[in-house]
Amino acid sequence: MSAAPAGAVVGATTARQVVFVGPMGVGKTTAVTALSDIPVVGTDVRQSTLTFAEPSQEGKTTTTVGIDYGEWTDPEGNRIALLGTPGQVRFSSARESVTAGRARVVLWIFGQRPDAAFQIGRWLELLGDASVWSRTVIALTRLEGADPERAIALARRTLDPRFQHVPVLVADPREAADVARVTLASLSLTPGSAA
Ligand SMILES: Nc1nc2c(ncn2[C@@H]2O[C@H](COP(=O)(O)OP(=O)(O)O)[C@@H](O)[C@H]2O)c(=O)[nH]1
Ligand SMILES: [Mg+2]
Repeated sequence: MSAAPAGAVVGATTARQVVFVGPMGVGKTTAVTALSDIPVVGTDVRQSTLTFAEPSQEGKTTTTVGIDYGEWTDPEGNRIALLGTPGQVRFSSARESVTAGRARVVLWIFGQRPDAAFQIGRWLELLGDASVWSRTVIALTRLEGADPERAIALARRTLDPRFQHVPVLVADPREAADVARVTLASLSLTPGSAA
């Protein structure tokens, strides 16, 4: 059996991964839960079951690394792993979870905030370099009735030129169809290497 050429996806049998990153409270856990077709394994479960939990000084088990884990079958029948990074660890864990491997990334951003474009740039820089950006899509949340096209245009206009190729979408993390759409968008990207 010969090795698949780099970047080949047709016929790939290994599970693909999509990592949800973004600020605390933006809806990462909500999104994993909305789309997953298995019960989501979250921080609370991991606190009592997984080996990377360690006892704190009070003797209670605390989580040093906690991630939401779910799974979904895409319309072509591929099994997709969904990972939501924990809010409390923020950048370091988000970065570690996306820089290794070839996971696709959905960066969830509070879309109604005036500094949304700034936040996108800040997170993209913290997540890595062009090799990460090329497998990332942005999902603007909580537009609360605002015109999606206008919100996307507004974010794009102030976004750094380095990030202009990163797709900007609108999604409600509570809606499975929306989460599926941004997840598929990330999976459809053709990752490049660092520029
Ligand atoms: N109004 C509104 N609430 C949301 C939305 N997305 C998530 N939430 C709520 O915000 C809270 C925090 O979401 P969570 O998924 O825990 O955020 P995380 O820290 O990114 O994992 C939950 O109570 C969600 O129900 C949204 O688009 N609109
Ligand atoms: Mg969460």
